[in-house]
Amino acid sequence: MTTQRLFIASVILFFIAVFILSTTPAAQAATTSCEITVEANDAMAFNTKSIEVSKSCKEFTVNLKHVGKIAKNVMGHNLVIAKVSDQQAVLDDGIQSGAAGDYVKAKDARVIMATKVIGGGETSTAKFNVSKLNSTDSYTFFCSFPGHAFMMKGAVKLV
Ligand SMILES: [Cu+2]
Repeated sequence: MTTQRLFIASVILFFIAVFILSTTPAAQAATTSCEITVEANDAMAFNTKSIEVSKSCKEFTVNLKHVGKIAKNVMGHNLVIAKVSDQQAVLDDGIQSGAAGDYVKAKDARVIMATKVIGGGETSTAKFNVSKLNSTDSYTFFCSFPGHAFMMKGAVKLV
């Protein structure tokens, strides 16, 4: 009987704890994550138009998830972060690198971060030092697979 009561009491305490945690500011602060998961699909689209990077993060991680089915040689996607002013040059040089180079020029100093090119069902993770962003420049993310960036792009905001 005592063990049963203890069990019930601990179950109740657990639910109280979950309730408190879900309503405290600490739980809300946890949404200021230093990580984001972005989905890309077979319709040549990302599922977001902006990535917010908190200044409080030292490193920021991007998980790219291709939720489509088409292979990477046909509908491959990556996620590249660069200054808006560097986007076209990064794309032009990226095409020269071809599929084997994930459509990003090797050691391109203008590239702040780039995932690998992935196909349907695959994921790729990359991260960068937030100190690479400053509050005066404008940054963008895009897919450097040939012909995709006009559809697949968005803003990277330092917040
Ligand atoms: Cu793409």
